[in-house]
Amino acid sequence: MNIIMKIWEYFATNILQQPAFMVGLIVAIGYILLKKPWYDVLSGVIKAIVGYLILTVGSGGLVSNFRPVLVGLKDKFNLDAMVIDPYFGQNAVTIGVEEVFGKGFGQAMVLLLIAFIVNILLVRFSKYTKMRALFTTGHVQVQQAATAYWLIMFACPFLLKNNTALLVVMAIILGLYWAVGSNLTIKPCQDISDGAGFCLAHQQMFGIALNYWLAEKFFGKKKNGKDVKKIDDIELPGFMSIFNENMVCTSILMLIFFGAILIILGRDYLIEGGFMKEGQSMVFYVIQTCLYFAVYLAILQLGVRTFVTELTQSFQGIADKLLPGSVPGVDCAVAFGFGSANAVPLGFLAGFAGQIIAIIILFLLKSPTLVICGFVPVFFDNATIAIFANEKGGIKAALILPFISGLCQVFGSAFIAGWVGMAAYGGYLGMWDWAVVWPVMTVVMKYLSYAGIAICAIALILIPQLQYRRDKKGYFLMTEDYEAYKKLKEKN
Ligand code: ASC
Repeated sequence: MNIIMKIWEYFATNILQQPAFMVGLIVAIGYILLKKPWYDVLSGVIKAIVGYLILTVGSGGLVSNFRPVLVGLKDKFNLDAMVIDPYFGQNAVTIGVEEVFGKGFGQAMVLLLIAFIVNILLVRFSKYTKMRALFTTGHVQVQQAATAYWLIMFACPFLLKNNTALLVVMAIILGLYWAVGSNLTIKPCQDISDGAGFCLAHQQMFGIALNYWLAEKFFGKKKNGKDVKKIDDIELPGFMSIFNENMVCTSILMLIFFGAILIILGRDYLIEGGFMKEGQSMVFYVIQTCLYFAVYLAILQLGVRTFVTELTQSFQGIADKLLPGSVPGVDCAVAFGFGSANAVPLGFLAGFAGQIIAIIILFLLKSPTLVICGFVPVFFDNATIAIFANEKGGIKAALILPFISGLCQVFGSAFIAGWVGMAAYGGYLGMWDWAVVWPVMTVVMKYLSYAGIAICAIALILIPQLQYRRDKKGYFLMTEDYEAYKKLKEKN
């Protein structure tokens, strides 16, 4: 048993939780199943790993460069607030879970393994479950396993005595959430990428599906048959036309936005915090820091281009032989390589506006839990939602829906983190699904106990069944043969 645990630990830390190597492993398995020559396997694996590492440099750079700027506001104004950000959330669980529930963090990682197996099994039996998506983003799974661990222990204290039952319940709910949530993003992803064959396995999957639907319903094709105005359709006049170029648009918007925050933080704070050197020019420091936003976005998109084709091509082998009709679920940043590039900064700013307004409202209402924006939710969630909203509902949807999402992220997180006691440990995950979907599930489980657990599980199981029922012919065709799927839709 010991040796199996050791092997598992090694696998979990080095591969499962490191998306680059996880994707590399999947590409290797896929190409081997497709019986490719060894050198094609090797080259595919290298491109997949390098591509994913490039993506990580981009997203990691954005996070490490801009998170301290946002969190700095909290220090500067001495706010006693919790930060909504996946890493702060994970940290809160690590330091608090033993104290609150008397159970160690290590079990959250066991939960991760079992929930992942549940995800694989659900997809393996897609014929019955209608779930087609496999989670591959391990760092996100760690954060989610940690948060789900806390939320479910809080909601179901009657399970605390029986460890096995606790883990089984948690793994079923979390594994279902992974399989059902990523499955919900398949159609939106196929639409924006013209059938590239991936979906998203991240923290706003229900958010994407809902906002995609809302965008079509409320902002979609006009009654007079006219198409909506998407971001890329807008020809800006005169000097404004420079905003059509993504790099320029991002740079200018970020210069205004983060420039203002850096100035509010002030020279002394930035030097004290080690951001700026003594004697450095503030003007050029601000310019350089803000332009790095465009730099990291460009890196991120290069990474996406490098690994997505390898992953989706090789996954054919897995979809043919091991998990029929399935697609890989990847990081939300992959969406930035498709759709309108300018949706990214616009969605971010709209979401930020929503978050700030929500924070001010919390403040005015003297909420016991105050929130400070974390970079990851405000940027990655809202930019992603904007890309999908723009696809169906154009620029209006790409601004209004992320704005509303910003409100949801703050209000939802303040409510749940205050209620379950995570706020006291400084952070909460804060992404859309964890500010909306999980709070609802937690309430249902808390108040209805066993019946609540059953209701959550059944509701999740029903979602793909309903999706399938709405489009029996196209449902699996969409992932198996996208061209044929498009023809089918044209015919209808
Ligand atoms: C997250 C998280 C990150 C980012 C990244 C976006 O939820 O933990 O590091 O989003 O995955 O590319």
